[in-house]
Amino acid sequence: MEVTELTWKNPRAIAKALTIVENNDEQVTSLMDQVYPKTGTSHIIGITGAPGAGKSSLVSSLIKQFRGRDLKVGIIAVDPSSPFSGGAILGDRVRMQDHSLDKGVYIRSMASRGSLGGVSVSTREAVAILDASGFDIIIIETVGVGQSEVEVIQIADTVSVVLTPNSGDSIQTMKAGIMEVGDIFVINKLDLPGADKILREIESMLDFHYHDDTERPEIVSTSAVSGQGINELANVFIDHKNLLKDTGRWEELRNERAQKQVLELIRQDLGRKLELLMERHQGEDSIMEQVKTQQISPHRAAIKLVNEVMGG
Ligand SMILES: Nc1nc2c(ncn2[C@@H]2O[C@H](COP(=O)(O)OP(=O)(O)O)[C@@H](O)[C@H]2O)c(=O)[nH]1
Ligand SMILES: [Mg+2]
Repeated sequence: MEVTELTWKNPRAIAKALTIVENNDEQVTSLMDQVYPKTGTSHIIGITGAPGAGKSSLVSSLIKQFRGRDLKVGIIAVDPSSPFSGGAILGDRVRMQDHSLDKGVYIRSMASRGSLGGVSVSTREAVAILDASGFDIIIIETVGVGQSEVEVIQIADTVSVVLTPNSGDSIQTMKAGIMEVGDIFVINKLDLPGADKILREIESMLDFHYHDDTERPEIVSTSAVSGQGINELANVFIDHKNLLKDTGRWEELRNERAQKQVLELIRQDLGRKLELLMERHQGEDSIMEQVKTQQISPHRAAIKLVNEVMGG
């Protein structure tokens, strides 16, 4: 497809490009050849937290906030557990708000088929497509429960972790390593009892971990149902973007992510080649047969096979 069609004004072209990415179609590389030079300007926001924390509700309130400031917003909902939940619900919610005719909002839910690394690879590509299409802000919504989600959320410039009163999920998310990557902690469901308690828990955790004020994550209390704190949350996101730009971290993050992406893609490619290689070397007189009959060691076999695949 022609990348000149890729603009927020053309949701059909965006959908087509995202489908190429989602299916890991052979056109992905030539698509990315065209997309990548146009990326780098969107502010990528990650929203993570336990199921039911209110992520989708927050996203839909944030869309309103950002649209009110004339910022175009793209949303990618990644749901590793189910291809049908999260994203679809978010889509419905937003449609209820009647953003459906607004081309300044684009929502796509991504099923996370395939391997662990596969989710972050395709999410990164989806982000690149929305970035190249001219969205000012890209929100990635993901459930914060495992290692693959930590990988996905690290695609974001600004990572926010959503916690709720009395949910007991704070400890759980801490274990998953999500707490360490949080730039902003959102205490949602402020309207429910127990919000103060979780606020104190987070405060004391941050007191313990951060002595330098400039790196200390912000805490924002919200209620996605009443709209309380949403304006402040939008401000805190934008302040964080400005901080990244002022400190040069913005460019650093883009470079770090590109380096990591190359490595991940090499891993994918070599993984496929290795599987083929192993298949080729089975059977009579093969290297793997020689290992089986103890004529050569696994170590020698590995060196021979690596040399074959790497041309070394
Ligand atoms: N009381 C209250 N309920 C909320 C709030 N935000 C979301 N919810 C409700 O919590 C449930 C889960 O919300 P959802 O946005 O789907 O959570 P997600 O799984 O994190 O995306 C829904 O029933 C929401 O209406 C809030 O601030 N206060
Ligand atoms: Mg959701």
